[in-house]
Amino acid sequence: WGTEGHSIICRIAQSRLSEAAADAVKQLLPKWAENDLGSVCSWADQVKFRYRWSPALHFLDTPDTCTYQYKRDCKDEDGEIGRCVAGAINNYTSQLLSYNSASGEAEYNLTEALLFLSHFMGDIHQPLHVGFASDKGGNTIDVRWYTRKEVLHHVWDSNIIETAEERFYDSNVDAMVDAIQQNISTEWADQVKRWESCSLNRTACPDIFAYEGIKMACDWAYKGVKEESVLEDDYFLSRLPIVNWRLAQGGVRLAVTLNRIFG
Ligand code: DCM
Ligand code: DCM
Ligand code: DCM
Ligand code: ZN
Ligand code: ZN
Repeated sequence: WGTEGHSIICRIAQSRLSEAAADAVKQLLPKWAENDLGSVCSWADQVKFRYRWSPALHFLDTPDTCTYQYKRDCKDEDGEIGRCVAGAINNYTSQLLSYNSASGEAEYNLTEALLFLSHFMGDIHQPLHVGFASDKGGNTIDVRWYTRKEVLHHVWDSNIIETAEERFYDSNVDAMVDAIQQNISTEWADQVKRWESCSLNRTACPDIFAYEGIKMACDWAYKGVKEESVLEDDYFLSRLPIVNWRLAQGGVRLAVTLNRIFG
Protein backbone atom coordinates (compact mmCIF):
# COMPACT_ATOMS: atom_id res chain seq x y z
CA TRP A 1 0.00 0.00 0.00
CA GLY A 2 0.92 3.63 -0.32
CA THR A 3 0.91 5.96 2.67
CA GLU A 4 -2.90 6.29 2.65
CA GLY A 5 -3.53 2.55 2.88
CA HIS A 6 -1.00 2.05 5.67
CA SER A 7 -2.35 5.01 7.59
CA ILE A 8 -5.94 3.73 7.32
CA ILE A 9 -4.97 0.25 8.55
CA CYS A 10 -2.97 1.58 11.49
CA ARG A 11 -5.68 4.02 12.55
CA ILE A 12 -8.27 1.25 12.53
CA ALA A 13 -5.87 -0.92 14.54
CA GLN A 14 -5.02 1.70 17.17
CA SER A 15 -8.72 2.27 17.89
CA ARG A 16 -9.14 -1.43 18.73
CA LEU A 17 -6.19 -1.92 21.12
CA SER A 18 -6.63 -3.32 24.62
CA GLU A 19 -5.43 -1.16 27.50
CA ALA A 20 -2.21 -3.18 27.85
CA ALA A 21 -1.46 -3.01 24.14
CA ALA A 22 -2.27 0.70 23.94
CA ASP A 23 0.15 1.34 26.83
CA ALA A 24 2.92 -0.70 25.20
CA VAL A 25 2.42 1.02 21.84
CA LYS A 26 2.57 4.38 23.57
CA GLN A 27 5.84 3.40 25.29
CA LEU A 28 7.39 2.06 22.08
CA LEU A 29 6.38 4.76 19.59
CA PRO A 30 9.03 7.39 18.97
CA LYS A 31 8.28 10.75 20.61
CA TRP A 32 7.73 12.50 17.30
CA ALA A 33 4.82 10.16 16.52
CA GLU A 34 2.82 11.77 19.35
CA ASN A 35 1.17 8.42 20.12
CA ASP A 36 -0.32 8.25 16.62
CA LEU A 37 0.40 4.83 15.09
CA GLY A 38 -1.15 5.91 11.79
CA SER A 39 1.52 8.56 11.30
CA VAL A 40 4.43 6.09 11.37
CA CYS A 41 3.11 3.09 9.48
CA SER A 42 4.97 4.04 6.30
CA TRP A 43 8.31 4.31 8.09
CA ALA A 44 9.32 0.89 6.71
CA ASP A 45 9.07 2.30 3.17
CA GLN A 46 11.33 5.23 4.09
CA VAL A 47 14.13 2.93 5.32
CA LYS A 48 14.21 0.58 2.30
CA PHE A 49 17.49 2.15 1.15
CA ARG A 50 19.11 2.55 4.57
CA TYR A 51 18.27 -1.05 5.54
CA ARG A 52 19.44 -2.84 2.45
CA TRP A 53 18.12 -6.22 3.71
CA SER A 54 14.56 -4.94 4.09
CA PRO A 55 12.89 -4.50 0.64
CA ALA A 56 12.29 -8.26 0.22
CA LEU A 57 10.28 -8.27 3.46
CA HIS A 58 7.42 -6.20 1.97
CA PHE A 59 5.96 -8.91 -0.27
CA LEU A 60 6.09 -12.50 -1.48
CA ASP A 61 5.55 -14.10 -4.88
CA THR A 62 4.01 -17.40 -5.95
CA PRO A 63 5.19 -19.32 -9.05
CA ASP A 64 2.17 -17.96 -10.97
CA THR A 65 -0.30 -20.16 -9.08
CA CYS A 66 -3.36 -19.04 -7.13
CA THR A 67 -2.18 -20.86 -4.01
CA TYR A 68 0.47 -20.14 -1.40
CA GLN A 69 2.91 -22.35 0.51
CA TYR A 70 5.30 -20.94 3.10
CA LYS A 71 8.32 -23.08 2.27
CA ARG A 72 7.90 -22.71 -1.48
CA ASP A 73 7.04 -19.00 -1.66
CA CYS A 74 8.45 -17.24 1.41
CA LYS A 75 12.00 -16.61 0.28
CA ASP A 76 14.07 -13.81 -1.20
CA GLU A 77 15.94 -13.68 -4.52
CA ASP A 78 18.78 -15.68 -2.99
CA GLY A 79 16.36 -18.39 -1.90
CA GLU A 80 16.68 -17.71 1.83
CA ILE A 81 13.55 -19.12 3.45
CA GLY A 82 11.62 -16.74 5.72
CA ARG A 83 12.79 -13.58 3.95
CA CYS A 84 9.34 -12.44 2.80
CA VAL A 85 6.42 -10.55 4.27
CA ALA A 86 5.02 -13.65 6.04
CA GLY A 87 8.38 -14.53 7.61
CA ALA A 88 8.92 -10.92 8.66
CA ILE A 89 5.54 -10.85 10.45
CA ASN A 90 6.56 -13.98 12.38
CA ASN A 91 9.97 -12.53 13.15
CA TYR A 92 8.82 -9.15 14.45
CA THR A 93 5.96 -10.76 16.38
CA SER A 94 8.42 -12.96 18.24
CA GLN A 95 10.74 -9.99 18.89
CA LEU A 96 7.84 -8.00 20.38
CA LEU A 97 6.86 -10.96 22.59
CA SER A 98 10.04 -10.21 24.56
CA TYR A 99 8.64 -6.79 25.55
CA ASN A 100 7.59 -8.07 28.97
CA SER A 101 10.81 -9.96 29.64
CA ALA A 102 13.99 -8.48 31.05
CA SER A 103 16.15 -9.42 28.07
CA GLY A 104 13.85 -8.11 25.35
CA GLU A 105 14.65 -4.43 25.36
CA ALA A 106 18.36 -5.15 25.39
CA GLU A 107 18.39 -7.65 22.54
CA TYR A 108 16.11 -5.97 20.00
CA ASN A 109 15.03 -2.53 18.93
CA LEU A 110 11.38 -2.99 19.81
CA THR A 111 10.40 0.42 18.46
CA GLU A 112 11.56 -0.67 15.02
CA ALA A 113 9.92 -4.07 15.51
CA LEU A 114 6.56 -2.36 16.17
CA LEU A 115 6.87 -0.12 13.11
CA PHE A 116 7.89 -3.04 10.88
CA LEU A 117 5.12 -5.31 12.15
CA SER A 118 2.49 -2.59 11.71
CA HIS A 119 3.63 -1.97 8.14
CA PHE A 120 4.02 -5.60 7.07
CA MET A 121 0.64 -6.57 8.51
CA GLY A 122 -0.72 -3.97 6.10
CA ASP A 123 1.31 -5.09 3.10
CA ILE A 124 0.33 -8.75 3.40
CA HIS A 125 -3.31 -7.64 3.03
CA GLN A 126 -2.58 -5.88 -0.30
CA PRO A 127 -3.55 -8.65 -2.74
CA LEU A 128 -0.73 -7.87 -5.20
CA HIS A 129 1.89 -8.05 -2.45
CA VAL A 130 1.06 -11.77 -2.65
CA GLY A 131 1.11 -11.96 -6.44
CA PHE A 132 2.80 -13.77 -9.27
CA ALA A 133 6.58 -13.91 -9.61
CA SER A 134 6.58 -13.50 -13.40
CA ASP A 135 5.02 -10.02 -13.26
CA LYS A 136 6.49 -9.02 -9.86
CA GLY A 137 3.09 -8.63 -8.23
CA GLY A 138 1.70 -6.57 -11.10
CA ASN A 139 4.72 -4.25 -11.32
CA THR A 140 5.42 -5.18 -14.95
CA ILE A 141 1.79 -4.88 -16.13
CA ASP A 142 1.24 -1.48 -17.79
CA VAL A 143 -2.34 -0.23 -17.67
CA ARG A 144 -4.26 2.99 -17.86
CA TRP A 145 -6.04 4.22 -14.70
CA TYR A 146 -8.72 6.30 -16.42
CA THR A 147 -6.39 8.50 -18.55
CA ARG A 148 -3.16 8.06 -16.54
CA LYS A 149 -0.41 5.55 -17.28
CA GLU A 150 0.19 3.30 -14.26
CA VAL A 151 1.30 -0.23 -13.44
CA LEU A 152 -1.32 -2.60 -12.02
CA HIS A 153 0.58 -2.88 -8.73
CA HIS A 154 0.30 0.87 -8.15
CA VAL A 155 -3.43 0.83 -8.95
CA TRP A 156 -3.87 -1.47 -5.92
CA ASP A 157 -1.28 0.26 -3.70
CA SER A 158 -2.74 3.75 -4.22
CA ASN A 159 -5.05 4.65 -7.11
CA ILE A 160 -8.19 2.82 -5.98
CA ILE A 161 -7.93 4.32 -2.48
CA GLU A 162 -7.12 7.83 -3.71
CA THR A 163 -9.92 7.83 -6.29
CA ALA A 164 -12.38 6.67 -3.61
CA GLU A 165 -11.25 9.41 -1.25
CA GLU A 166 -11.72 12.08 -3.89
CA ARG A 167 -15.00 10.82 -5.27
CA PHE A 168 -16.81 9.61 -2.16
CA TYR A 169 -15.16 11.25 0.84
CA ASP A 170 -14.43 14.84 -0.23
CA SER A 171 -10.70 14.02 -0.19
CA ASN A 172 -11.00 13.48 3.54
CA VAL A 173 -9.19 10.37 4.78
CA ASP A 174 -10.91 10.60 8.19
CA ALA A 175 -14.26 10.08 6.47
CA MET A 176 -12.98 6.96 4.71
CA VAL A 177 -11.62 5.52 7.97
CA ASP A 178 -14.99 6.25 9.62
CA ALA A 179 -16.87 4.51 6.81
CA ILE A 180 -14.71 1.38 7.05
CA GLN A 181 -15.06 1.31 10.84
CA GLN A 182 -18.83 1.67 10.41
CA ASN A 183 -18.81 -1.41 8.16
CA ILE A 184 -16.68 -3.36 10.67
CA SER A 185 -19.26 -2.77 13.40
CA THR A 186 -22.33 -3.49 11.24
CA GLU A 187 -22.18 -5.38 7.94
CA TRP A 188 -19.00 -7.30 8.75
CA ALA A 189 -19.52 -7.61 12.52
CA ASP A 190 -20.29 -11.34 12.46
CA GLN A 191 -17.09 -12.08 10.50
CA VAL A 192 -14.69 -10.17 12.72
CA LYS A 193 -14.23 -13.09 15.15
CA ARG A 194 -13.17 -15.26 12.23
CA TRP A 195 -10.73 -12.60 10.96
CA GLU A 196 -9.20 -12.44 14.42
CA SER A 197 -8.82 -16.16 14.98
CA CYS A 198 -5.47 -17.84 14.49
CA SER A 199 -4.82 -21.54 14.05
CA LEU A 200 -3.15 -23.57 16.80
CA ASN A 201 -3.20 -20.72 19.32
CA ARG A 202 -0.48 -18.92 17.40
CA THR A 203 0.12 -15.22 18.02
CA ALA A 204 0.18 -14.25 14.34
CA CYS A 205 -1.10 -16.10 11.29
CA PRO A 206 0.54 -14.64 8.18
CA ASP A 207 0.15 -17.90 6.22
CA ILE A 208 -3.64 -17.51 6.40
CA PHE A 209 -3.43 -13.90 5.21
CA ALA A 210 -1.09 -14.79 2.33
CA TYR A 211 -3.34 -17.64 1.24
CA GLU A 212 -6.33 -15.28 1.13
CA GLY A 213 -4.18 -12.67 -0.61
CA ILE A 214 -3.19 -14.73 -3.63
CA LYS A 215 -6.81 -15.87 -4.05
CA MET A 216 -7.93 -12.23 -4.13
CA ALA A 217 -5.11 -11.29 -6.49
CA CYS A 218 -6.32 -13.98 -8.91
CA ASP A 219 -10.07 -13.37 -8.48
CA TRP A 220 -10.03 -9.56 -8.46
CA ALA A 221 -6.71 -7.85 -9.18
CA TYR A 222 -5.48 -9.82 -12.21
CA LYS A 223 -8.92 -10.88 -13.44
CA GLY A 224 -9.89 -9.23 -16.72
CA VAL A 225 -6.64 -7.25 -16.89
CA LYS A 226 -4.06 -7.54 -19.63
CA GLU A 227 -1.18 -5.42 -20.85
CA GLU A 228 -2.49 -1.92 -21.80
CA SER A 229 -5.97 -2.51 -20.32
CA VAL A 230 -7.90 0.68 -19.62
CA LEU A 231 -9.21 0.48 -16.05
CA GLU A 232 -12.06 2.86 -15.24
CA ASP A 233 -15.46 2.84 -13.49
CA ASP A 234 -16.25 -0.87 -14.08
CA TYR A 235 -13.01 -1.97 -12.50
CA PHE A 236 -12.90 0.77 -9.84
CA LEU A 237 -16.44 0.23 -8.55
CA SER A 238 -16.19 -3.57 -8.46
CA ARG A 239 -12.74 -3.65 -6.79
CA LEU A 240 -13.21 -0.87 -4.21
CA PRO A 241 -15.27 -3.16 -1.91
CA ILE A 242 -12.38 -5.65 -1.97
CA VAL A 243 -9.88 -2.93 -1.09
CA ASN A 244 -12.08 -1.67 1.77
CA TRP A 245 -12.49 -5.22 3.02
CA ARG A 246 -8.71 -5.89 2.99
CA LEU A 247 -7.99 -2.57 4.75
CA ALA A 248 -10.53 -3.56 7.42
CA GLN A 249 -9.03 -7.03 7.83
CA GLY A 250 -5.53 -5.57 8.04
CA GLY A 251 -6.56 -3.15 10.79
CA VAL A 252 -8.52 -5.74 12.78
CA ARG A 253 -5.69 -8.28 12.55
CA LEU A 254 -2.94 -5.81 13.46
CA ALA A 255 -4.96 -4.87 16.55
CA VAL A 256 -5.67 -8.43 17.66
CA THR A 257 -2.04 -9.42 17.07
CA LEU A 258 -0.77 -6.52 19.21
CA ASN A 259 -3.40 -7.39 21.84
CA ARG A 260 -2.11 -10.99 21.96
CA ILE A 261 1.53 -9.88 22.04
CA PHE A 262 1.14 -7.43 24.91
CA GLY A 263 -1.30 -9.56 26.93
N1 DCM B 1 6.59 -20.84 9.85
C1 DCM B 1 5.32 -20.48 9.41
N2 DCM B 1 4.66 -21.28 8.52
C2 DCM B 1 5.25 -22.39 8.05
C3 DCM B 1 6.54 -22.74 8.48
C4 DCM B 1 7.20 -21.94 9.38
O1 DCM B 1 4.80 -19.46 9.82
N3 DCM B 1 4.57 -23.15 7.18
C5 DCM B 1 7.27 -19.99 10.88
C6 DCM B 1 8.39 -20.68 11.61
C7 DCM B 1 9.23 -19.54 12.12
C8 DCM B 1 8.95 -18.39 11.17
O2 DCM B 1 7.88 -18.85 10.29
O3 DCM B 1 8.78 -19.13 13.40
C9 DCM B 1 10.15 -17.98 10.37
O4 DCM B 1 10.62 -19.10 9.71
P1 DCM B 1 12.12 -19.17 9.24
O5 DCM B 1 12.93 -19.43 10.45
O6 DCM B 1 12.13 -20.29 8.27
O7 DCM B 1 12.44 -17.84 8.63
N1 DCM C 1 14.94 -10.52 8.82
C1 DCM C 1 16.10 -9.95 8.31
N2 DCM C 1 16.78 -9.01 9.01
C2 DCM C 1 16.35 -8.62 10.22
C3 DCM C 1 15.18 -9.18 10.75
C4 DCM C 1 14.51 -10.13 10.03
O1 DCM C 1 16.48 -10.29 7.20
N3 DCM C 1 17.04 -7.71 10.89
C5 DCM C 1 14.20 -11.55 8.02
C6 DCM C 1 15.00 -12.85 7.92
C7 DCM C 1 14.13 -13.92 8.53
C8 DCM C 1 12.76 -13.36 8.46
O2 DCM C 1 12.92 -11.91 8.57
O3 DCM C 1 14.17 -15.14 7.80
C9 DCM C 1 11.95 -14.03 9.53
O4 DCM C 1 12.76 -14.05 10.69
P1 DCM C 1 12.97 -15.43 11.56
O5 DCM C 1 13.55 -16.45 10.65
O6 DCM C 1 13.93 -14.98 12.61
O7 DCM C 1 11.63 -15.79 12.09
N1 DCM D 1 6.71 -5.69 -4.97
C1 DCM D 1 5.89 -6.81 -4.94
N2 DCM D 1 6.28 -7.96 -5.55
C2 DCM D 1 7.46 -8.02 -6.19
C3 DCM D 1 8.29 -6.88 -6.26
C4 DCM D 1 7.88 -5.72 -5.64
O1 DCM D 1 4.82 -6.75 -4.35
N3 DCM D 1 7.83 -9.16 -6.76
C5 DCM D 1 6.25 -4.44 -4.33
C6 DCM D 1 7.20 -3.74 -3.41
C7 DCM D 1 6.79 -2.29 -3.57
C8 DCM D 1 6.34 -2.20 -5.00
O2 DCM D 1 5.99 -3.55 -5.40
O3 DCM D 1 5.65 -1.98 -2.79
C9 DCM D 1 7.37 -1.63 -5.93
O4 DCM D 1 8.52 -2.41 -5.83
P1 DCM D 1 9.94 -1.84 -6.25
O5 DCM D 1 10.14 -0.64 -5.38
O6 DCM D 1 10.87 -2.98 -5.94
O7 DCM D 1 9.79 -1.54 -7.69
ZN1 ZN E 1 3.21 -2.12 -3.13
ZN1 ZN F 1 5.64 -1.98 2.14
